Amino acid sequence: MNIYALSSGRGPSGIAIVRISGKDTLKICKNLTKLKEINSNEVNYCKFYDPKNDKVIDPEALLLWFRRPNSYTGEDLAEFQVHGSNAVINALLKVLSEQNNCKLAEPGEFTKIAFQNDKIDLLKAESIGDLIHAETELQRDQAVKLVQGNASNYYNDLREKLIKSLSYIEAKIDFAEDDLPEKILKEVHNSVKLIHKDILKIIENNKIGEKIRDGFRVSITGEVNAGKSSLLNLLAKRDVAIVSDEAGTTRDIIETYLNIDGYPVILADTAGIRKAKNEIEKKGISLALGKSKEADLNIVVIDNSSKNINSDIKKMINKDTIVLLNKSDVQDKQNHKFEADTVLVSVKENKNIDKLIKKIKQKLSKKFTSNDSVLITRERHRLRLNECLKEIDNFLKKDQKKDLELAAEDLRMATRHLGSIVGKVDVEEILGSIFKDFCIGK
Ligand SMILES: Nc1nc2c(ncn2[C@@H]2O[C@H](COP(=O)(O)OP(=O)(O)O)[C@@H](O)[C@H]2O)c(=O)[nH]1
Ligand SMILES: [Mg+2]
Repeated sequence: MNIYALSSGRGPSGIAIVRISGKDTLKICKNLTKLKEINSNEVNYCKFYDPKNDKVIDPEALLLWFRRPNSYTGEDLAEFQVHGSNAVINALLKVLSEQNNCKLAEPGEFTKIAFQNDKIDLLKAESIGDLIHAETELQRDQAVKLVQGNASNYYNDLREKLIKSLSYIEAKIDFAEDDLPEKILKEVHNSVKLIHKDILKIIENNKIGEKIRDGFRVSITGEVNAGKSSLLNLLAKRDVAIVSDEAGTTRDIIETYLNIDGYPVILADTAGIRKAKNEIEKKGISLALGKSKEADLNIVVIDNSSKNINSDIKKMINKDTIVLLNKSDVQDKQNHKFEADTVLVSVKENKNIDKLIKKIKQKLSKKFTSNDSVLITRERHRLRLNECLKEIDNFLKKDQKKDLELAAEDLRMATRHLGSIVGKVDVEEILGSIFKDFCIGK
């Protein structure tokens, strides 16, 4: 089967790119362009026709053709660059649908084929998806690093070390009589212990990768009527939450996804904290308290002219929070002091909000120190690493002299879990490693 799809965004646009991949690609290209010769890895200037009636679909277009396996998918692949009107795109897609063995691609199918043909590994496939969906600078940076394969290399190295250890154990099982030195098992044990340490470090390393991909959770809490909903609206640049001088307006949690100066943030506006009588408001307050507990950062908003601050609010303030003293347009002298970073602002007059944004970025980057070896960007990776650790734990606990076969199985499972992160699961490799290191078939 050959697959095709519009790879650029929907028109109208100056140029649209339609892609086709599969073994009949060249034939279909010739059919649609009437070109006798199509050169690979070159720009071919052409017209596109509807072969049914020879009507021109686009009189001036370009065709790029890549011969397998040197293409994105690893199959024969072509890209058509045509004028980006809806009419041209639709006509071209229709003609493609009428070609033999040609179907519209599923989402991500080109990349899936690339994975199946070993052009890319699973981590790279995921990171290409991340790069396509990146909305902020941090997300783009992270995806670029992953596309370039740093994480894959790291996991592959770890996995090869595990396979090597496993191959020693397999050899010990298969050739028990041969005199493989006893100390080999000891060495294997030590090397697996080191791998355990490395994986533990990755897991314990902060969750920056997942946060950058999914967004940092920032919660706005504080006094009633302090301007929490106004702050959310200001940062979102639209009216997301209802703003009113009636206390207790916000009850549900209102969340919005924002790009705060390059930082992907899920900002939550919550009910103001006070002694509420109304059942619905009470529920809202308990939701607010819950939200602030699970947040990566809390912004506690207080009206700078408030006389007394509710004790529940005081309890929420610590060195990890940002206190936002609002309404400096009414009272411009800081009225309260806290053991926390404090910013005096006026949401109404958009005063000092830039200072708040700087503080938010500072706090988040301090809490989730970024480093170059970001490895976990998805829950999937974390789960697999945990499974791998469990198996290694089992292995380390066993008495290898007695349970060598079972210990080998633990390592085999650990290798499999680690391999599934990059998308490699292959027992043949273990055999390969044995042959390479022991020259068994000599
Ligand atoms: N003077 C002044 N009023 C503000 C400021 N920010 C919000 N308000 C007003 O305070 C009231 C409560 O605002 P709201 O955002 O609903 O507060 P919330 O209850 O904390 O969500 C509204 O009347 C807002 O217009 C500010 O910076 N200065
Ligand atoms: Mg509100």
